[in-house]
Formats: sequence, structure tokens, C-alpha cells
Amino acid sequence: MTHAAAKAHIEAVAETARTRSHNEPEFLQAMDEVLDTLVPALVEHPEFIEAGILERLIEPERQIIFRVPWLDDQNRVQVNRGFRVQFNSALGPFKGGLRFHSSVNLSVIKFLGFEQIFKNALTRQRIGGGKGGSDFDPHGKSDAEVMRFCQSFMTELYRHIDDQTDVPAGDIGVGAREIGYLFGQYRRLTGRHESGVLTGKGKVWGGAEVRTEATGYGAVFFAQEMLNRTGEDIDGRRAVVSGSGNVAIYAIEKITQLGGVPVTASDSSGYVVDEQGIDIGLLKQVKEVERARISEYAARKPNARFVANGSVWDVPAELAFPCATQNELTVQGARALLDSGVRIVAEGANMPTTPEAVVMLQQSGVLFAPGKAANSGGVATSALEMSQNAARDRWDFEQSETRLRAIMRDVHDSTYEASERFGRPGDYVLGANTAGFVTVAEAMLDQGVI
Ligand code: NDP
Ligand code: 2IT
Repeated sequence: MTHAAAKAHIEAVAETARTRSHNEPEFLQAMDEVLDTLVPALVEHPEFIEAGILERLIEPERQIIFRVPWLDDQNRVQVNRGFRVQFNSALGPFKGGLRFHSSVNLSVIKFLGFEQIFKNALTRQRIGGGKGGSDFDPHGKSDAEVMRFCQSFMTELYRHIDDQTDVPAGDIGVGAREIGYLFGQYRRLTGRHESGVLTGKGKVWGGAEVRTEATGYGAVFFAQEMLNRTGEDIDGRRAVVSGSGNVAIYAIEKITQLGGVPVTASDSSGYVVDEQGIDIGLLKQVKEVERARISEYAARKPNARFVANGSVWDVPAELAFPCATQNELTVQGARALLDSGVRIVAEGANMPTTPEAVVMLQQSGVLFAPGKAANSGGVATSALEMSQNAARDRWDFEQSETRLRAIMRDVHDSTYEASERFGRPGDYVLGANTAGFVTVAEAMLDQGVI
């Protein structure tokens, strides 16, 4: 297999997808980001081409779209659209989160499901890739409305999932509260207390220690591994973090624990800067307990300031953790980060950096960690939750964090090794894509044309 033939094959596959999925820009972006890096892996494995691996990989095994009717607090009928894309189960049951956000559509869910295939493979936890969600917007909804929505959503979803088939979890807009309501309805509909059907559960009824912290902690552990490899450290360095949800909060907590100084947090209304380092207790109070806007942090912290709308990447720092949403770090943001001397960008969110910005950062010598690798600690810990549920076991916090730490080291090392093996040492994008791809492709090859 020559380089040119592999490239031509990839181009043909991509062209088919562009025609078939022309109205799915986020999915095509995620697909192109992976396909663009697979030439060396295909040169080494021509058997993947003969087996039609790429053609099958980019087509979900199953896509479910459903109506979600519910009554709001005024007793008015509301209707949202629900999704579950079961993308690839070669390595294990479909696994991936549910996103509730007004921007959710099939393209967004397919991009997330596609990324999840490779991410999950990197964790070596034997889980397939899937994603779901709804265009329901939880902002400003009462607890009762969120509960009724979740019950209606699960009334359709339950027939497509179980602990051996497809195991959803949280993502944007879906946290412990929503997982609780979803699980309650699943249990009522099936009559089974099947712990392993969802992850991110409350700790007294089957949730794993460290699952709440895992994605943010894991992204910081991954950054630490990258820095350690070049003899550097997080200690004493300033960090900018975007977002103020589950991933951002625990990234900020771990950066602080490791001696770094996280100076920002944001939400869709703007960002806060706290030169003393974000006060994690106050951040949790504002965002987790009160579900308030991030400006409330600055209102209560004397020296912090709130910047409405602006770009968090304008704040100078050596470490950057985009932890909010897709395409939030553009060329403009990357340029600002480079001007301030950024050393590392580690993606806590999924696909937060635009393709052009990724190239710019990499070409400038920044250590760049793609979400597939850097944020894989969340789903990896979900897999640990599934193991504990299956064994009716419960690990303590320390044991769970030690496992997470080891998994992130392993994801880092296998990603780095793949970047070396396929010719661009230190290109973690190439490394994560090829390492994940080869694992899934080998499983698909073994299992025949299905
Ligand atoms: P949360 O809902 O807890 O928090 C999301 C945060 O991002 C909020 O601060 C939110 O602000 C902000 N945000 C969301 N959408 C936008 C937008 N369009 N523009 C600006 N800000 C936005 O979600 P998570 O922290 O769980 O998820 C964050 C990212 O991490 C997502 O990309 C997710 O896919 C990814 N991820 C999550 C994992 C997990 O375990 N939870 C695992 C791996 C990846 P606002 O409230 O104003 O909307
Ligand atoms: O994007 C992700 O990896 C998640 N939202 C977590 C998925 C999971 O199943 O824990």
C-alpha cells in the first residue's frame, strides 16, 4: 500500500460522507479531523482497506430519533427531539453521554458519537462508542420540569439500552440530578434495579467515587504527563480554563492541587478573572449548588472581575484548558494564547479547538492534547463504575483516583508511542487518532462484515 493509494482511499470515503451527510457540519469536521491523520496507519494495514473499515466506521450502527413530549409548570405541552446514536460496538456496549442543550441536533450527536469511538478505545476499557441527547434547554427550568422531561425522554430511550447494550451517562446539561431522574424512570419501566445501565449515578445507589471529578482531573493528569515528558511541570504556572460546568470545575480543582494557578472560569454569558486563583469553594457554591451565572462569582469575590461576552483566551497564561463546548477556541483565540506564551493546550471539552487553530498551535511548538485523549478520564471512570456495579463492589476515593491516574498515564503513553510509530513524535492528534483507530479496526476485522 503506497502513501498515495491510502490517501486516495481516504479521500473517496470522505467524499461519500460529504454527499451523504452534507447537512451535518460538526460530524464532517470530526470525521475529517480523524481521516486526515490515518494515512500512515492504512499504509501499515492495507487489510483495513480491503475490509471496508473506514466505510463502516463513519456510518453509525443505529440512529434513534424520537419525540419527547412533556408538560411545563404552566401545564403547557412542550415537545423536544431526542437522539441516541449507537455508533460502534466492536469493542463493547455502546458507551457515551447524553447532552441536553438547545444546539443539539443529529450532526452534533454524530460528531460526539464518532469521537467517542476512538476515545473509548484509547481507555482500553472495552467499551464501544455512542452519544445521545436532546435540544431541551435546562437553563431556567424548575426541578419538576427537568424531572418530567427526563421521565418522558427515558420512556422512549429505555427500550434501546441496558447494561450489556448501551450505557448512557452525562454531558453538557446532564449531571447527577438528570441521571437520577433518568434512572428512576428506567427502574420503574423495567422493574429492574439494573445499576450498570447508566453511569454518573448518586454514590449511595451505585455511583462510583471520582466519576464526578474524573474528566477534569483526567485532563490535568494528561497535561501533567505531557509536561513531565519534557522535564516540565504544572507547579507555579498560570492556567486559563473555559467553562464552569462539571469538567471545568474539577480541572480547576486539580490544577490548584498540583500547585498551578487557574485564573479564569466562564459560561455562555462571559468570563471571570481572579488573579489570586479561582476559589474552588465559591465556584462550586455558585455553579453546582445555586446553578447561578458565573458573574455571581465576581460579585462575591472582592478582587475578581467579570468580563461580559469577551474571549477568555485573551487572559495571559502558560496552560490552557478549553472545557466548555465545540469550536470555542478559534484562530483568534490561539493567536492571543501564543502571544502570551502558552506552553500547553489540553482539551477538556470535545472538539473545542477549530482545525485551523489546532494547526497553528502545533506549528508554534505548543504541546496540544486532543479531547479524545485528554478528556477520556470521564468515560474511563464510567467504565470503572460499570465494573463495580457488575461485581456489586465499591472502591474508595483513593483507590479510584489511583486507577484514573494510571489510566491517564497509559492513554498518554500509548498516544505518544503511536505518534512516534507513525512518524510525527509529539503530534498527539495523530497519536490519539491512530492508536484508537487501529484498536477498533482490528476488532472489526476479527468480527467480519457486520
Ligand atoms: P456542563 O453542562 O456541566 O457545563 C458546560 C459549561 O460550558 C457551562 O459553563 C456552559 O455555560 C458552557 N457552555 C456550554 N455550551 C456553551 C456554548 N455554546 N457557548 C459558551 N459556553 C457554553 O458540561 P460538562 O462540563 O460536562 O461538559 C463540558 C465539555 O466537556 C463538553 O464539550 C462535553 O462534551 C465535554 N466532556 C464532558 C465529560 C463529562 O464527563 N461530563 C466527559 C468528556 C468530555 P452555560 O451554562 O452558560 O451554557
Ligand atoms: O464525552 C464524554 O466522554 C462524556 N460525556 C462521558 C461519557 C461517559 O459515558 O461517561
